[in-house]
Amino acid sequence: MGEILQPRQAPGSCCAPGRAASGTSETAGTAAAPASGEAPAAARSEAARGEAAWSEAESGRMVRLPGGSFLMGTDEAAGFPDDGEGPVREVWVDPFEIDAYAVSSRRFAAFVEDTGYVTDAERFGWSYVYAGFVTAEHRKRSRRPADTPWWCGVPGATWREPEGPGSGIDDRWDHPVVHVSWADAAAFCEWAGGGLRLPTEAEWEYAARGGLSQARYPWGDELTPGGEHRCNIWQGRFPFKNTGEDGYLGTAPVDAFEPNGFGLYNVAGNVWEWCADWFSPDWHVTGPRRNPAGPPRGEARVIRGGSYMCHESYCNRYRVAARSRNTPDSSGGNMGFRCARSLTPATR
Ligand SMILES: [Cu+2]
Repeated sequence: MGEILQPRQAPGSCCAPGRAASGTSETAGTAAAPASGEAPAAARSEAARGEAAWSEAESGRMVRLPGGSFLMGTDEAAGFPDDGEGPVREVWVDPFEIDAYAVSSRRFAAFVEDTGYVTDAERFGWSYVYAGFVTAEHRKRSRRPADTPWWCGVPGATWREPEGPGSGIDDRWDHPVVHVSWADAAAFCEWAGGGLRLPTEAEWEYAARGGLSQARYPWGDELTPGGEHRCNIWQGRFPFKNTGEDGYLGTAPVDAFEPNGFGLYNVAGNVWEWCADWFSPDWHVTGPRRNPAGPPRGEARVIRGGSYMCHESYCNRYRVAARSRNTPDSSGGNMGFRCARSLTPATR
């Protein structure tokens, strides 16, 4: 685990650490159930959900992309070579569709209602929450990884109660679902059917670039063109004070900010997004350039896009070529996903 969390030279990632990092898995299971006489959070939230307005952003609308060749990765100085961002190489992807939005809590709730699915965070009894969102009481009961002490392994933190027992998502049904592991995301895709799956890393980057070649961000090279915030990341001094200048301290609705040139929302910032591939810092250097799908095995899965925890001074992984990883059973308050599907000759 150590080498996964601490790459050779690249700075640490703002993404929540792997589940094994805090050593909470043994104790967490027993600490999970809140001693409370209240109605289960699910019941409370689902009642409220019925009254909330439906929005297009929660529809699971997909964007159809022609695929083809694009320049993947970066060699620019701002990149992290040890993450395997480079070299820039020409990669081909076949035509595919990808969600315009990250999967919202509302979409995920339909899956759970239909199947009774239990997420990894629920199974383990805890998940990572940014310390600034955690009550003093929850913080006391949490363990913090030594390398990333701003993450608390909070007993009872789940997609329904993102900051632990007593929190909720009544005002966040249209935000990306969080505290979902790679396995949870894959299970959602399988349930949704119709060939839905997680995007490969190459598909994700092709889609996130929005038709721009080698731009630093999905909208161009400037972080805040004309002084305007284009994504939900950290402003202020990391990890102490997020001033929320972009409008958000935690997650933003899945349709916040302008979409990129392909019509995808929030591919930079907001939440990290799971990709299908196993992570390797160098597999792609010699790997196939046509529909690459990552190495055949690994310890961690690729995550892309960065999150509301990303700041230039520390992580700077909201750049469109940036990449990170986490173990497939890990989860946190800043990790979500979107779905993709291949277009066969019949459906193109
Ligand atoms: Cu980051």
